[in-house]
Amino acid sequence: MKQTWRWFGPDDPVTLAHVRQAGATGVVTALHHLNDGRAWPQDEIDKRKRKIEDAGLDWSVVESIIVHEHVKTRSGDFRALIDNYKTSIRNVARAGVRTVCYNFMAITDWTRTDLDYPMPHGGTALRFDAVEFCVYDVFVLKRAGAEADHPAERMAAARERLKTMSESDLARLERNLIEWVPAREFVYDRQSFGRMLDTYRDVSADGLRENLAEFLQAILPVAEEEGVAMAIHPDDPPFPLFGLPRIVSTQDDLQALLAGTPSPANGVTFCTGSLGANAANDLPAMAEALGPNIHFVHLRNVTREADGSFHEAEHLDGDTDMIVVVAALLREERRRGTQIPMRPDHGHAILDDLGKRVNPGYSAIGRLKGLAELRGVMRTLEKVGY
Ligand code: CS2
Ligand code: MN
Repeated sequence: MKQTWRWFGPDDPVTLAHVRQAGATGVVTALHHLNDGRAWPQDEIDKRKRKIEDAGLDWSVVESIIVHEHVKTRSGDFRALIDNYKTSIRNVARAGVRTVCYNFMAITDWTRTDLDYPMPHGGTALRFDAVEFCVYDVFVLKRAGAEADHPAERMAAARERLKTMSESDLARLERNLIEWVPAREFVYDRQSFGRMLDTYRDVSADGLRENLAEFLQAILPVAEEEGVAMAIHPDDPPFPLFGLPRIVSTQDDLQALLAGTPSPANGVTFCTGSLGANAANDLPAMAEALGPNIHFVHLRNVTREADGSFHEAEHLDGDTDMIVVVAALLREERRRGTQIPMRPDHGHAILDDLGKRVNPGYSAIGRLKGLAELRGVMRTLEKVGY
């Protein structure tokens, strides 16, 4: 697999020089400063590409061209936004980048309650605490109907937990859940988040599925023409939050969206960390089943906890058998005869990462460790067979 690394652009404290030292050869990035639904201008794309190539690296994948909320809800200026999306696809293709990751999560990108969860080794990880999430949803945000979305046991635990939380604990929880969205393309406060939730009031899961299908029908012909592989990123976590519809959480979801709009450009970002938070997702089986449609791979592991919480584990530990997954992906690569780009999807904060300002999950050393371990697995499998 092509070893890649997510780089948030010139502001990322983890630099392209670091990426090279980590041993990745490809870069995964987006024009985050222009990622609000507008068409990405060719000159900005070319400038970014030059920067990457000057550092001795390739721009392997665009992650992500954001799908504007109006496209997900098919409201407002969604038609113009879809036209912009097509232009962006054409422009990145012209620069030679032919894999585009995106997601169709309503409002949020990945969601965690804790960005600095202490691990026994002394470093920190990202964690989703189901009880704390419930505390926020029911008692802080006070979302209408929230109580009915949580099992009684969790509600009881949340009532107890609330008593132990200070104002500053609650403020931090809110920041983690709604103010901070990966790459900070959109930032919400309680009021604006509430208004966003309202825009989904009439959007059912089937409605959102329909909107995704219509989006795909519009953009896939352009992607095909340009030789661009679109790779949808699964929901993270792969279950509903805030009463919002979730449609990219399971093998059935992914297979339905591929079958619904068949095209060589219609594919998946196989994110083992996102999918792995749902015990019903059998990752090795999914890697086999989705094989030809996997255009991009995020390797990361999670440990699920009894109450629905989970935290990010070491890349080779946790609940997903990473070695079996990697073997399935290598078989798929051999079958198609071309490389699939992979990246270590988050890492712990360890050693000098601790105390540094980095994008949560996107530490230098923690990810380097993950990539190095995964590289060891790939090399070994290549030598002994898979
Ligand atoms: C990423 C996602 O950081 C991550 O976990 O895998 O945020 C991903 O970049 C986006 O959802 C893809 O659009
Ligand atoms: Mn991912």
